[in-house]
Amino acid sequence: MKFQKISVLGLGYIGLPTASTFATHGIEVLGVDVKPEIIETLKSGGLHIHEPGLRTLVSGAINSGMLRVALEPELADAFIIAVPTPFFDADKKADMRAVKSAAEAIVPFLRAGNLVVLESTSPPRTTIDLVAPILEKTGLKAGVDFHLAYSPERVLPGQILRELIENARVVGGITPESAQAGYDLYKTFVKGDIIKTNATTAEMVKLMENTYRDVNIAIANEFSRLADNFSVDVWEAISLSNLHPRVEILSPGPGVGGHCISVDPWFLVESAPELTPFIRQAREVNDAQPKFVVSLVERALGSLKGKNIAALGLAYKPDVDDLRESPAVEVIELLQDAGAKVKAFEPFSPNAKLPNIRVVRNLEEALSEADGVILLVGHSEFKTMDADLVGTIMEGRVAVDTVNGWNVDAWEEAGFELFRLGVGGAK
Ligand code: SAJ
Repeated sequence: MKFQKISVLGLGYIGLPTASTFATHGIEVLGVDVKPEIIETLKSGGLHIHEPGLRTLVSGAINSGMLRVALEPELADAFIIAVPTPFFDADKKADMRAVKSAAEAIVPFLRAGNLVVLESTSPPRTTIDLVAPILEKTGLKAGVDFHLAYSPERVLPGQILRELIENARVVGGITPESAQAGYDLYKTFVKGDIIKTNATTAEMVKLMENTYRDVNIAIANEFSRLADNFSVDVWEAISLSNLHPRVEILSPGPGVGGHCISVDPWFLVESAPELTPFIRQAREVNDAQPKFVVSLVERALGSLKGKNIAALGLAYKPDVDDLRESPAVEVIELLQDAGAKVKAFEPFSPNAKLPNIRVVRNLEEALSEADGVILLVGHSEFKTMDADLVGTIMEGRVAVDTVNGWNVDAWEEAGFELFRLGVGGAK
């Protein structure tokens, strides 16, 4: 199938890079978002998200006339849905409202012969059970009159533009012809393999990948608690275990965040609770890790009532500015619940506004008057901090490292008592 014009619905971390990449590869693209402020920002040459290289890519695509943005779709050869699928915190069920409205927005513009691709991470069977019936309100039959496919994105924040092109891509069609149409579309720019399968398999693949990662981090986090209990250095034990040629234990930390790994496993639990006790348990282990970190801080500082703590890092992982579902934020809130006064510093987002957290603009401000300092994210600039300098700014000499980012000797030589996650009494 040949594509001259496509429409991408949802201009977030995935939709915008995808729309711009198609546009710079010779396809006319209409980018659609329901938020007027996003459309205005893009039209005036701005950008509402941070991703290396994205500004240049988007402005190039817009200036060439190949990428336009609007609040509503238009007629096109293909429609890609790349809207968020968060989950409702209360019952951990997927919030599919954005997918539903995007599919509904396509209905007036869907014509025979078109292709629709869902990219949003979704529970198994969403393409068939949720999206197809909405699109069939046109009177056209999915898989007969138009093509319908699911294709997950698998890009790493911070590397999106490169990975979008280079990663292998799975395209699941509701019919083999739909899979082929999806293949033809992504072939426009994807250099990695494009593998055709059916829609529900493609949905499962994405959820299985992220669930695999979540349960592997959960076991690392559980090892950190065991090591703490037995006064073993978990970091040393993991690196020794990983000498085994078929073992690759991931790293423990303050918990699992981001909008994917901490969310997607719930989509499987929701769709078959009786079949997923293990996946649920892993989620619960990771969700409880911030509490474990707080117990470590209590061991380090004693009662937290009235203690001043400098919290380093708010992002969900190293060297990104993304605070979504961040365990660092949760640790800080729990420290405050226990009576601590926390000043937080996030170098990648120094002006972040969080309802319950005092975010300061620089490291010195966070450290001044602090009784203790806690490292919550392994940002490169935190790992290379000069412990002697930190000691001259802080009030106390207690440091807590939740990511194995600091050198024990350097901090102890600077007069600090360093408490590390997953180490207990071990030195
Ligand atoms: N984490 C640990 N220990 C580890 C690895 C990660 O505690 O050993 C934590 C991180 O600090 C973070 C969370 O887990 O809080 C998730 O980090 P991540 O790097 O595993 O995942 P994301 O959410 O940044 O991006 C992932 C990517 N998956 C990877 O396997 C690296 C990407 O390929 C997916 O497309 C993306 O999720 C997604 O959209 O699902």
